[in-house]
Amino acid sequence: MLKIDYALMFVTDDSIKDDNKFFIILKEALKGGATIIQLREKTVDTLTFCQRALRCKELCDAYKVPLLINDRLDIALAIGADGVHIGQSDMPYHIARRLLGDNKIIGLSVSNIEQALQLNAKSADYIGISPIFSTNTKTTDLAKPLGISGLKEIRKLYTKPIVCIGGINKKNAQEIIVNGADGIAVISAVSKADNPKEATKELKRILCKTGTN
Ligand code: TZP
Ligand code: MG
Repeated sequence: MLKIDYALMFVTDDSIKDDNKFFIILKEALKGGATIIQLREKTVDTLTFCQRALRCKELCDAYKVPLLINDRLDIALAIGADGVHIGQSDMPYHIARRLLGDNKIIGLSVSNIEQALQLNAKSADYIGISPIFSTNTKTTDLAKPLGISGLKEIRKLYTKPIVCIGGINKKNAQEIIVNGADGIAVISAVSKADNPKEATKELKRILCKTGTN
């Protein structure tokens, strides 16, 4: 199994339809020190997803940063991604594992303690707490934020990596790490920043200061 640094996951912004802009931001995030990338596309057709995924893979390989694909195992397999990030209504974990094999990463989103206690969460390589805080970036299927108290509860259950997502920025990143997460996953804090590279660097500085690295 690949050794993964979960400190700073940049999740791509599927509201950016323009490929030029999309890949400029991804490159800036990589230059700024993102430690893992998750390609997340919710509305595009399979061809477009596949084309973006191939370009993402090339770019991530150049920076030696692992690439995960959100939801779509077929795309992950097709482009040789490092793994997938699945939610509660995606492919069941055990089937995803059978299809991907033991050497790929499978992350699972949990939105409450019940989900965190299930076998899927016990089996996943890392747990995504989704959402930790409220956010305007994801508008559908967004559960009530688990907050820091939820993170602490889930931390008590597992020693495996926990990555939080939702409403994370330079003001609240430290609190998440101090309270037991191994990393943060962000969309808008990087994709909507005036300078995505600097924004990534700044988040990285906060994380390093707090001690994930
Ligand atoms: N899953 C839970 S919250 C969220 C996703 C994909 C959106 C995170 O976006 P942002 O802009 O970092 O709040
Ligand atoms: Mg999903």
